[in-house]
Amino acid sequence: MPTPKFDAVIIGAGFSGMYQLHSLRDRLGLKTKLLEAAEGVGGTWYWNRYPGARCDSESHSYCYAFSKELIREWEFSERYPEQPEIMRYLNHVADRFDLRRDIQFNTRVTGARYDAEANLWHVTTDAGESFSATYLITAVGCLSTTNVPDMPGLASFKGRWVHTGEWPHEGVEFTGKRVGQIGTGSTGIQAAPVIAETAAHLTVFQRTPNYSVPARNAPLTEEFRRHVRENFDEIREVMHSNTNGHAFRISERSVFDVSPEEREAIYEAAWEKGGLQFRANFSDILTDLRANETAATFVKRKIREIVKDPATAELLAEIDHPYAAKRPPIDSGYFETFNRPNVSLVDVRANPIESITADGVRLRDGTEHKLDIIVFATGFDAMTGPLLRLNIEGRDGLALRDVWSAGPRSYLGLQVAGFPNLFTVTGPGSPSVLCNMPVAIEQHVDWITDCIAHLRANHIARIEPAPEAVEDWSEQVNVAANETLLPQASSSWYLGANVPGKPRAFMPYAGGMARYRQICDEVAARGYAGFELSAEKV
Ligand code: N01
Repeated sequence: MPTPKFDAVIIGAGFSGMYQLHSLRDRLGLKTKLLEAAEGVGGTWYWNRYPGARCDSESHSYCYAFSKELIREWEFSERYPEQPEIMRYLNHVADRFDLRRDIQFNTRVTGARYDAEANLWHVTTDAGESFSATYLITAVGCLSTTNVPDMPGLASFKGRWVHTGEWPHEGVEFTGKRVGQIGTGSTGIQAAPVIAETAAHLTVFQRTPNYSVPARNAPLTEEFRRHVRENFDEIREVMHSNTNGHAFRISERSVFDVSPEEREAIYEAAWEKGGLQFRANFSDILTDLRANETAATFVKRKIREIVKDPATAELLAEIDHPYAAKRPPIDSGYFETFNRPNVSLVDVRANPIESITADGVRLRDGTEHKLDIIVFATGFDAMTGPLLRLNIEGRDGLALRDVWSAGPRSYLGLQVAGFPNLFTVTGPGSPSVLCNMPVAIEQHVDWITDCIAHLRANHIARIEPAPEAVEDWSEQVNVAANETLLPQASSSWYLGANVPGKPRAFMPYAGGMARYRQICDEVAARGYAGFELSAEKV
């Protein structure tokens, strides 16, 4: 059978792939195919169905902003949308823009190879199919390759184990079960309170204690919904002009601009209000360690006040990194969960997990925790993992895996040298995970779409970054990270430190979304400065 040929192939039907399909097909009129491993749209949200899964971005900012009609016709019901509601939203988008007819589901991409002579990408799938396209766009998400730690004995476990990022669609019944949860990142902090409601006993295995601020989730009032309807343009302007793409402004005052009493009152009010804007109350929380310590001390004190058992409170509050240097979680009753009689906390930093046995988890000192279910809330091979498993080969058989063997290097997180016409939506080197994702996604998709329109209008066959541009941008990514406290959290997935053997490199661009947007716009305005463009006939 001849290989079907497209103008563009997109991989992944989450927020980014769906909008990329709409943009290329409906705006540029390109023959476009989207390949998706799952049997439905949703991307990250399709797989992350764990108990308590809810977005940490506020719902009025966690949506597409490109269509006024879509904004008018969809309203989320709560301050933070829960996973099933986000799935309803994304399915609505798929129907509304008639996307499904160009999406092939149940199709996992297993390889992609650039053919220089034909100037085509050849994409292969797990079903042995092939597709060719001029442009290949990865929309595979940053947190979509699960990280199950290689723990000896897991295969011998007689109970059931699950990873939060590949949660069974039929759900997991915890009633009457002894459950062990490994991991206390954003996911574990959301899951534990819900699991504890029905489990006979929940044991949380904590390696690194974590900060968390209450989410204060609640149904949206009619008044707030009206406010959003009437002021969406202004809300979008806030999202587009700040560093992190959220709908709240970041204060310009510094921590030490105010008296200790005022500061305390500001933190107290922010704690009561809840949410990720806790860190937006001062401008220097993420750049000045002394300033950061005031926020860290406040949250640690709150933990000690909430958790009744002093030893448990100490274990939870002995946090070793600056506040928000790891992605800061927000929660619904996480610390309170440890006051329940059916919940216990185990410190696996002092006494690491040695193995999984037939009956549960064994620690180094020989203690065995008997379990019926193990929940791995152990995160992801973030950012590079989803790209590397595509087995991408560029010019002259150059493997992306080799090019990135010491960590990812790209130009603007959009393209990699040696891989012509390959675009990576929210790729490493772009703000991506440091930004409210739909904002980062729309900016990337719009830029890529404009770029492809430019190539076609000017009969340009290929675009790829100049190696010097990649060098320079990689340096800028490092500089931007080092201007913040983010690299100080040495076990963070931003650095790739959570996956054994993964090269340590700070992966997202920490210079802020607004600055990044400006850089990308300037690059385009200067005729795609830093990119090498080749004419149709060479
Ligand atoms: O993963 P994580 P996550 N033994 O990597 C522990 C986004 N998100 O799924 O810190 C014992 O943050 C690990 O311990 P340590 C968000 O961007 C968004 O929670 O490595 N423990 C850590 O406690 C977030 O940052 C939302 O010492 C082990 C945990 O597992 C990102 O996803 C909701 C271990 C992993 O934490 C990832 O969050 C949830 C081992 N061998 C997540 N290996 C929303 O907005 C790992 N751990 C909805």
